[in-house]
Amino acid sequence: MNKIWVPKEQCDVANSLEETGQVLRPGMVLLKNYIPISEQVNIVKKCRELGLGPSGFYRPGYKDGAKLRLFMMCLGLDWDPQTRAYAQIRPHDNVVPPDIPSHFSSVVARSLEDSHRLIKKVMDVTDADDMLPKMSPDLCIVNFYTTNGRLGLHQDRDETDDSLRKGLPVVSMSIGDSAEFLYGNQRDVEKADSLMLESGDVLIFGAESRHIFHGVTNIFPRTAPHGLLEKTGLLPGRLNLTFRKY
Ligand code: MD6
Ligand code: FE
Repeated sequence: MNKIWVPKEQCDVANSLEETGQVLRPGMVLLKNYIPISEQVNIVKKCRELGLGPSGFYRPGYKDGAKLRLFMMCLGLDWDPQTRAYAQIRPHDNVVPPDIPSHFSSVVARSLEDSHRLIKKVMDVTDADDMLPKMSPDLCIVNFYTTNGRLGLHQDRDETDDSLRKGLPVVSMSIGDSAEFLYGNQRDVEKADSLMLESGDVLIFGAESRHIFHGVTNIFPRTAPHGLLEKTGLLPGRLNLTFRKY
């Protein structure tokens, strides 16, 4: 028998990847408990700093005047939920979104590389890029849900034709309280599958899953990791960051 030496770090990652990673559908990958608490702490602190700044969190509204049940800010570029338009400047107060912090982008890059390794391991594909194209984000939408927050079923389809046609993935990170996340082929809650997104989870959907309907039905109070709350004083609720390429 040939013994092939695998460096320990690589071995640990490889094992844990199969335990924590799941390909839910072609192009849709869930990495459970992926972001270490220390990195979650850094993300919360940075989101707080940026969120309290001039281009920070606000409560967006729809065209009919109804408010979304969450607070939002954008990094890199602005996305306006009312007009569904992307811009360099946030239209309601003319502020310029700050750049995406590099430690956020590193987590995105790492999660896509690990997803590729997972896809190659568990699926019969020669080129993992076909199932999940590479993506380097120029926009991050940061949502904060208080414990009665939610988000109706929607598709993410406001990016450029080129980005959508290539199926460039959206990478989503959840931090804080857990949420019930629905996804399916139609805008129909009854026909959707349900998933629990917990603090540190990364969910990715691209390629043939890029246009699935998805939304958040419930935030579960007091489910955030204690270590995270101790180190950040994060308010009850859930932080969600979605990264994408315009
Ligand atoms: C949320 N997420 O999890 C809302 N969109 O709070 C999204 O709307 C989303 O998780 C595209 C891709 C992944 C997502
Ligand atoms: Fe979305």
